[in-house]
Amino acid sequence: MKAPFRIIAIIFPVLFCFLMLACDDDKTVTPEEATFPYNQHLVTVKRVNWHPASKPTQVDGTYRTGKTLWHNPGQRIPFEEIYDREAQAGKGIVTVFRIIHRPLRYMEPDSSVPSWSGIMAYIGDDVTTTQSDFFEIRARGGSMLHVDIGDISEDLDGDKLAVTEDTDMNGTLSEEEDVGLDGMSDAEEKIFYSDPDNPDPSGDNFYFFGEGNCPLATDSCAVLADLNYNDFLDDPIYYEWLNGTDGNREDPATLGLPDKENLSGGFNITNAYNTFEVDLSDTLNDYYVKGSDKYSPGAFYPWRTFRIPFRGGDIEDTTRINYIRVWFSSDDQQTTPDTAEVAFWYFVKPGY
Ligand SMILES: [Ca+2]
Ligand SMILES: [Ca+2]
Ligand SMILES: [Ca+2]
Ligand SMILES: [Ca+2]
Repeated sequence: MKAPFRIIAIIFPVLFCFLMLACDDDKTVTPEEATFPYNQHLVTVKRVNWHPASKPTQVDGTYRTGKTLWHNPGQRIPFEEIYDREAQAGKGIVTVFRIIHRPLRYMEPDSSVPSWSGIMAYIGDDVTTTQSDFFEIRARGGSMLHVDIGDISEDLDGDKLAVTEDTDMNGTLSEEEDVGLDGMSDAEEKIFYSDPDNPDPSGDNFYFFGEGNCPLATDSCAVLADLNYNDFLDDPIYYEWLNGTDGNREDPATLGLPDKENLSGGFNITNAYNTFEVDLSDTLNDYYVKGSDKYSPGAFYPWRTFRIPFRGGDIEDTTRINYIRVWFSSDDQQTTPDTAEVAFWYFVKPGY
């Protein structure tokens, strides 16, 4: 590197700090936003790497389960609309991860109990071994995210048994086995719920413009099957049934693999995690990074960075940092869904 460029490379982070007029505390410019060297472990934003969440231990018996939908919207976003800086080569367009929580009362208007729902991901051992100190989120929305980090049970129904669709344990998923985590085909669901006219009583069907198991009266699916999904990239019918586990063998993204509770290979039922409340709408939130707002053109909410020091509490030195769970909760009155969009989330250890 020639001398003048070396000098620019050194002074740029300092200049950036002064231009932001906010160099007064350690949460002002994150390692991710500055150009310091750092160790970073990106967490997946791919739909198929996230799964229905086990129930957080702090959610008590008064809560029922709402519904979370998660997907990568068809419309991608230029990096420069998310951050106040230029993209690295080859990273100019960002695929966002959108999470929508439907409170119980959205689906059942007469209900009068609070509800929760969420998703979780197994992230392997990298974070445990690299000793990152912070989890950072670049996201936008108006809702409260509950973020659990640490060791999180994979046992969705709490029976300590690892449900898998691969009932004959031969490592492949036949059409007959692809019935979802409830273990019932639509025909069996109709009998179990005494609901013979409902095409999908468990509400667990995967369906995408003609692919999968139709969750609607068949003539409605015939209409959907004839549509071009590129005309509906931002429409709910694009993602309404994308997370279904019944019939998703036809989803190319699943690679024909069975759905199962066991995400890690070891079927973890231990809970040892910390929970953080990240209110995306609140610049007074403990984890909000000052000066990090950036509005995409026409957007109601800005992109913001939240920086979570996740160690301590229930995470001891020996605790595995193998899971992230993101969930929402609603009181008994909430009728509108919560939506959050995540551009990036990652573990980081500043390397100054
Ligand atoms: Ca189980
Ligand atoms: Ca099913
Ligand atoms: Ca079904
Ligand atoms: Ca399946």
